[in-house]
Order: sequence, then structure tokens, then C-alpha cells
Amino acid sequence: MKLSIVLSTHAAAFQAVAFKGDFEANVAKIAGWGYDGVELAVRDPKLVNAGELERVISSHNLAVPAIGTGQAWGEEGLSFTSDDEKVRAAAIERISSHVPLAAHLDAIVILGLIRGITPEGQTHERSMEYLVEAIQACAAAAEGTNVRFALEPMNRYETDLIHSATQGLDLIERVGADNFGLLLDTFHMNIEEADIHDSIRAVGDRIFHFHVADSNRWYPGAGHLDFMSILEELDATGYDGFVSGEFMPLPDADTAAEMGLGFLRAL
Ligand code: LER
Ligand code: MN
Repeated sequence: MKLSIVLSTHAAAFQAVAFKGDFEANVAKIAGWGYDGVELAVRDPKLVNAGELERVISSHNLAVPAIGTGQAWGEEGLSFTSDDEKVRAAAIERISSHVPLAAHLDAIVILGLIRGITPEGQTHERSMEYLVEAIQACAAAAEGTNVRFALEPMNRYETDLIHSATQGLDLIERVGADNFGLLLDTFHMNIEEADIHDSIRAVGDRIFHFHVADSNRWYPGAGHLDFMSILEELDATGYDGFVSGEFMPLPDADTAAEMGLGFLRAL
């Protein structure tokens, strides 16, 4: 099992990003604990020095399995489903601008909060149409590259759009692109799925990436999820990607990162 943890390239407002601050020192710590990769949270690839980033990461023998993009929603309000055409276009443009960096790092591009929330006065179906169009545009922008996009079903308290694996699979049908799949996150699945195992099995080879946090969004082992059976189910799908820690920096970021890794390795 290849394990990674989320690391922001800049200070991040999203509270489940465990590591913010000094990038190189954090990469060194993550490698030192024995993680195999770092999942990068990048608000805008323009603000990232790709050469320097790659130097730091490869000097610690780490992979970058995925790039998270949600800060563009959290900090700039970019959204695939805004009622403002300019905002939708800017969101598509921003996600498309991740393709060269993702291609270089061989990383999945995550579509999480960038899908937005249905604005007042707009129907849910209109949001879904915008969402499908936006993902199709991004998928087309990555054609001819190795880059794949993974939409993350997220719990009802964060968005009204795509909560479950079933809804994610319907969206895959509507989008109709081979380079589009899902990111499953145990924290969200624990809230939304009737049965986490059935959902993992149903998504199967369309699982492009996998997030772990326990039921309380602390590190795995700190809550009541049965990670042994969850990871066995994931393995049975043939998934050979990373299992990526995205949990609260509690009781502090270093302790959470070490405890989560220790718990998962012991399994
Ligand atoms: C992002 O990966 C995620 O899981 C969301 O809960 C962000 O708010
Ligand atoms: Mn997640």
C-alpha cells in the first residue's frame, strides 16, 4: 500500500490540510516518517515554481499522486456551477492550467470543492448541466496527456452536488470521458454511503484516487472506521494508486501524520 499525505504549497484555509507553512521542511518530515508520496494542494499553478517543487520532492524520493484544487473555491470563489459565466470560465481555465504540472508530476487532478454549490435561484439540474460541461471541457484540455481528473463525492454539509458513489457514477456516464473518474474519501463515505464496501466495489476501476480520515476526520485509528475491511475492499478492485491521508492536524500536525502512518502500516 502506497501512502501519501496532503501538503499545501501555500498557507491554506481548509482545516483538514494537515501541513501548511514551510514546504521543504514539511517534505523532509513526511519522507522521514516513511510516507511514499505527498498530495499537493495547489490554489493556482501559476504561483508555484514547478522546477523548485520537483527538486524538493524528488530529492526526498517522494511521488506526487494527486493535486488538490479546492483552495481556488475557498479563497477565490471559483466554481464550475456559478451563475456567472465569467466565474465558470475562470474555474475551467484554472483547472485546465493544472494539466502541464500534473502531466509533469504524473499526478491526478482532484475536482472537489471547485464544483461549487448551487447559487440561490438556480436549479439543481442547471448546476448539473454546468458541471458536466465544465468537466468535459477540462477532460478535453487534457486529451493527449496522461492526466486524469477525479471528482470527489462530498458530504451534504459542504455541497449540494454529488454526495455519493452512485451519483458520481451517474456523472461519469454523463461526462463520457475516459480520463474522468472518482476520488473516494472515507470521511465523506462514512456520512453518505449506505455501505462503504458496496460503494467501493461499485466504483471499481473508476476509483482514481483515495482519501483516508477516520469517522471524526482525525487520523486513521482515532475514530471508529474499520480500515482493515475498507482497504481490503479497495485492494480487491485492483486499485494500485495511493491511499492519501487528509485529516485534521490534531492533536497537532506531526502527531497526526505519524499516528496515521503507523496505524495504516500496521494493517
Ligand atoms: C477535499 O478532499 C475534501 O475532502 C473536502 O472535504 C474539502 O472540504
Ligand atoms: Mn477528501
